[in-house]
Amino acid sequence: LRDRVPVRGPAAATTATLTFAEEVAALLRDRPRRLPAHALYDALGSSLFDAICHLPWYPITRAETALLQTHRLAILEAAGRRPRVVELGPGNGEKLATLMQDGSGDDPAFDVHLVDVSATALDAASARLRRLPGVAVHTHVARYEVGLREVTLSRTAGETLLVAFLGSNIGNFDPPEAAALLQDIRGAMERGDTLLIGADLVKPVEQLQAAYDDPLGVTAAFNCNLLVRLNRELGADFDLEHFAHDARWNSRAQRMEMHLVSLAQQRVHVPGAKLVLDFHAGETIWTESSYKYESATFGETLWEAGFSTIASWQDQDAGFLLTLAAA
Ligand code: AVI
Repeated sequence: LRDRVPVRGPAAATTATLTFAEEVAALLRDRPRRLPAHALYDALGSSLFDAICHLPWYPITRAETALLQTHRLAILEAAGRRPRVVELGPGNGEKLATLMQDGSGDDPAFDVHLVDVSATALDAASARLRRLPGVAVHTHVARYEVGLREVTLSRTAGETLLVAFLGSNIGNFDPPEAAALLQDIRGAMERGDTLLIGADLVKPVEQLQAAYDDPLGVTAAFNCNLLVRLNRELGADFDLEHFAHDARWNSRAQRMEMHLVSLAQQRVHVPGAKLVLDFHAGETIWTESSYKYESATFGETLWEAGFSTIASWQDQDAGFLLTLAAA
C-alpha cells in the first residue's frame, strides 16, 4: 500500500518527486482534508499494526495465515517448487515465513525478495525470514513496481517467479489504482509465473466496524499516531484530546474509511509543511480506505489485469479470499 497515490482517497504512498512535507501540505489543503495512508507506518505505527493483526476483531491476518498453512504445499507446487519469491509490502514477514517454513534440507535456498518503500518495515521482515533455514533474503527499498522490475532483471533462465501480495494490501488502493498496479505487476511477470494475492471480502457492517474500531482502541491509536508523527516530524501542534478516530463503512464504494474527526473548532499549525489549518467541529481528515471485494468477481479483477485463477481458497467465517493466479 505504500507505493502509489490513489486517485481520490488518502494517498497510499508518496510519489518519487514529493517530499513528505509537500505531500502532507497538498493533502491537508485538499477538501475533504486527507493524509497519506503510507504515513501510518512509522516505527510506532508498524508496531500498532502488528498489534491490530492479533486483535480478535481483526480476522484478516489469522485467516490468511491459516489458509497459507493449509495450502502451502499446493501453492509451492503450482509455483514451480523453488520459485524466486517476491513479496510486495511484507509487513513483519510472518505470512511469508508460514509459506517458506521448511526451506531446509539439501535443496537450494529459497531466494526471497522483499519490496517496500519503508526501510524500517524491511528490516523487521528480513530479520524474521533470515532466521529460517534455507532462505536467502534480499531487500529492495523501492515502490512495488520498481522493486519488482529490479528483481526480474536479475532472473536466471528457467527460474519461475512467485509474487506475493498478501494481507489485503490491494484493498488500500482505489479501484483504478488497484487495476493499474495489478497490470504493472503482470507486466513485470512472464508466462508460468504466479501471483498469490489476499483480498478481504464484503461482510456484515458490524464485523467491519469492530475490525476498524476495536474495543481496545488499538486501531484508534494507529490512526491518531499520524498526528503524533506530524507533531514530531513537522513541528505541528495537533492536540490529541481534540481529535478522535472514526471508522465508517461506505456502502456505495464498498470500503471502510478511517478518518480523524476534529472535536472542536480549532486552529492547528504545521510549520514543517508551511500550513495553518482552521478546523470546524466535526470536520475530518481522511486517512485510509480499505476496499472490500466480492469473492464471485475478484477473479474477474485479476483476469482484467492479465491473470487467470489457478485456485482460490476462502475463509468463510472471516470473509477472506486467498487466490493463486497464473500470469
Ligand atoms: C494494511 N491494510 C491491509 C490494513 C487494512 O485492513 O486496510 C491496514 C489497517 N487499517 C486499519 N486496520 C488495519
